[in-house]
Amino acid sequence: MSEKIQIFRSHQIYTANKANELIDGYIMTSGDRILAVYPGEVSPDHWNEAHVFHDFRGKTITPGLVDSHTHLVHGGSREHELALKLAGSSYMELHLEGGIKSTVKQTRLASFDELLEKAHKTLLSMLLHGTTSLEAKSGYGLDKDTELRVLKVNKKLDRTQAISIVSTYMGAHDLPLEFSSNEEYITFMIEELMPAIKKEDLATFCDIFCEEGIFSLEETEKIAVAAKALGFKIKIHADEIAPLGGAGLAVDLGAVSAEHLMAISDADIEKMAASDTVAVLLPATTLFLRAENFAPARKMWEKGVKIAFASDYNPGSSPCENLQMAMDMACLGMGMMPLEILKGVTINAAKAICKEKEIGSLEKGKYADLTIFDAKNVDYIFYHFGVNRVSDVFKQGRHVVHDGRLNLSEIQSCIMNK
Ligand code: IZC
Ligand code: ZN
Repeated sequence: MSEKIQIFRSHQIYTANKANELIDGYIMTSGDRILAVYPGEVSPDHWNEAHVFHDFRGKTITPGLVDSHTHLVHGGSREHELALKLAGSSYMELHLEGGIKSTVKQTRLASFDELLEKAHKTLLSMLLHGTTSLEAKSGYGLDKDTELRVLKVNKKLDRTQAISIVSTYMGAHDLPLEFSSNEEYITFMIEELMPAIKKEDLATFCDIFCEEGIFSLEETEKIAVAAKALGFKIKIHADEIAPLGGAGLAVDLGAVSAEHLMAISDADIEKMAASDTVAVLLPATTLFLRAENFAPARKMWEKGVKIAFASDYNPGSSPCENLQMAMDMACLGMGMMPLEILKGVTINAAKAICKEKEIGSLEKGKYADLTIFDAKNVDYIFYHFGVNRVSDVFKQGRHVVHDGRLNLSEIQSCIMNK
């Protein structure tokens, strides 16, 4: 790719480096990579007529946002559950009525192209809201054909649009109707599906919905041990509704992340704090479920747990592709501070998808992925809530969102150079 040098000047640059600091200065990039971040005005030593200068004074620059938990590819929607929820039905009651099974039905009926087109549209919206990389889970196919189809859609989307996608196999999302027991289904996943997915290199991670009435702790452990032996890294949907102890199990298994954690125990918070397992918290989901308690983010942060915040974009419990919604709820619902939240959607989110060497902070050698907020400081990002605050997005050095609009020629050039 061309080695065009670009300079981005702002009074408010959130680098997500170790000091978690804000810099009044400028970022220099070359082609798709960051060269350096400097404090102060642009030095004459760094200036050259051929360089492209972006004046973002009055705006805030962060690393491109990383959405570390989504169920991107699925068929249909579940708005029929809304009235039932408002009348008092819980997530688990809706689950028994249809829930995940209703999305499985709609996903199985959808062709590769239909799934591709629907997810592509979602990704364009995510890009406009500042997301430059994300994790996408399967788990609405459950049978071999549909799970492979969904993971192949992820792979194709990674190559054919701007956002980078990391895939997770989540067959252990629910027991499909054609199986009569979890045991039988687990054998099928371990013996047939997981080897086929690894053979075609379709997923980095394996995730398990460890929840009362879904997969038990023992079943989760069995699936995770088999997945690790096949070369998958582990993620666990843990302690979302009932406090089963999935977070502690995630640590014992050396999982990369434990996700949700609304019902995590104090003992498991201590365990997570002493580990490298990232807590991926999903506060937009708590809002949408109308649940009483957010995950105890403040307590976890103070104990030293590594926290990421993600959208949990899915048709059941978080039909919202805007990561800023999760950021707003982390702030207004959980009481987290702006820089703590920004860390959770940049470097810690990159750690949650094992991409921290490439993305997640503005440091030499990383990809030139930048999100520009129309906010004069970081507090303003969280103060001006409920609307899209992102004005510009750069993906691998390409200006893919310009003044709030998709820049199709730059998106094309980004794709060609991926
Ligand atoms: O479709 O309900 N929690 N999985 C675990 C979900 C929510 C997604 C859904
Ligand atoms: Zn989820």
